Amino acid sequence: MSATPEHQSFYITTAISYPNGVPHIGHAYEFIATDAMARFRRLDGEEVFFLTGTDEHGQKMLQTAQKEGVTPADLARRNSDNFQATQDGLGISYDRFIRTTDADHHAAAQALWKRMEANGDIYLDKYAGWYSVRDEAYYSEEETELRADGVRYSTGTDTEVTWTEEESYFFRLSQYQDRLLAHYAQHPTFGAPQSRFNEVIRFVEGGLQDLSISRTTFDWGVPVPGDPKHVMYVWVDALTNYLTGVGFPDTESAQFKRFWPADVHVIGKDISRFHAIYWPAFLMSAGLELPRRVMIHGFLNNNGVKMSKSLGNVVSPEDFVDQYGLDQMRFFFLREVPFGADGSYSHDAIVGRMNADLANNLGNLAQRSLSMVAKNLDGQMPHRGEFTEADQALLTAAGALLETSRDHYARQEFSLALEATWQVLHEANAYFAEQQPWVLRKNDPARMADVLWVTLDVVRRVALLVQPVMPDAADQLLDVLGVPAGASRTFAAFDDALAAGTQLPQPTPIFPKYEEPTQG
Ligand code: ME8
Repeated sequence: MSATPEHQSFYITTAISYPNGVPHIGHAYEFIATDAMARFRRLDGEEVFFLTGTDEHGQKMLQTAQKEGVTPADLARRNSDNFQATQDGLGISYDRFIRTTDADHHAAAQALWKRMEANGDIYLDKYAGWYSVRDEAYYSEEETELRADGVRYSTGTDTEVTWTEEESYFFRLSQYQDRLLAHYAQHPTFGAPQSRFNEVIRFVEGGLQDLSISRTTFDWGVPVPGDPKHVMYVWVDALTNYLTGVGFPDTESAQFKRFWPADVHVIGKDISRFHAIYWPAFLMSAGLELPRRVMIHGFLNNNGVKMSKSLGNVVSPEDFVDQYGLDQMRFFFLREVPFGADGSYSHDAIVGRMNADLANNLGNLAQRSLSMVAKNLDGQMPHRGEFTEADQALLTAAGALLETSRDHYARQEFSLALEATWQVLHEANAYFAEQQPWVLRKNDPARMADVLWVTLDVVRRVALLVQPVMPDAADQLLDVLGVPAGASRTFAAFDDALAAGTQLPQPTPIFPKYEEPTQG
């Protein structure tokens, strides 16, 4: 990282995964979306810090380890390595993969605790209430119900709760209702999308109870400073990872000053309260700035059915990549599901996008125009000619895509950015069909060259803009367009012209059609 002051900084995070099992498509979805955002900002000249990792403490980890007959530390190490390998396989460009068992993280969590304590927000009392180990969350009596099987469940999340009574430290969350509501009012995009943010606001308006923030019945966690028979409630420790990642508690460090507060925390809908209520309250208490935005995405379902181990429909990200290809998977999720909404995936939907959007609209257009350059222009990039009205209209539409994409990415509207881009590709395909360069080849070769130039320039702009979503395929496209690696592939080069006379490599199709495997 070369911190040059003229570059804006951008700090983005994913939730840190519980490594008590293996990564699933829901995890992959969050990693891919966050990665696209990070890559977009890097290509737009910003200095990005992208943090991800694993959340290794808590009762859930401990119980899983006991079931498997291993220590929680061993379970965490094994599965954390798995999560990291999955992220690497998905091309996730994180800057740090944090583990909450990292030594610097312990120090950070304890420092945050001490700040909240010094502010008078922590007191010792007794906790008696319902705890869900699955959710690592406390629920009030009204948020639970006793069901026919004789077991009590949290109604919102369908997970088993158990009555828990123990000495516990509490955080004075009840004191933060007004300050949180004032912050939401002053920062209307603190939570997004609006519908999910509204749920958070309603909850806070309903009144807040103080929060139990330590446990004494097990010791797999960060010890409470000064009272080590308590370990911190896993969410206090987990949320602090966002501070650890940029150097906290050294608030004077260059990294902390450059990147805190975080620009975007990307999380799923089941953990919005922790991020949009507890986390800002902890930070206010500790006298630290609040993150600028909590982006709450929806859940992905397989064919509309919730993924669960018992249904046997949990698909691994690796299987997905093997079947469809990495860039295809990344494109599908970001194009198909409006970020923030719940979404579904199915074989037919994926194949539909691969064949229509990628193979036809983009791949075929690039291949047809580049093949004509190869055959008729000795493989040399033509000169930019005089523009007709049709040329100008298409180039204007393509030229507007960078600003449109910036707008959409600023709000994590990936599907809208891609939709706008594919609208231009649709126009480019119509233009190509109308101009008939294969006819011009015989009667007006100069005009044929102009049409090819215009088409290729649109393909170049599209290739630049889809790099965050499909890094490898975009690179291959830019290779066959003869765009040199480096500065020419950043957004600063968006309005640069294709270099006339460049000798292009033999074009190769980049987006094959999906063929159903033949049953043997
Ligand atoms: O919640 N579709 O970890 P986690 C989309 N350790 N996203 C999903 C999903 C699905 N079907 N299932 C889960 C935790 N997610 C905590 C976070 S952050 C300080 C601590 C999302 O492994 C989920 O919403 O259970 C969360 O954002 C992320 O995956 C990790 O979930």
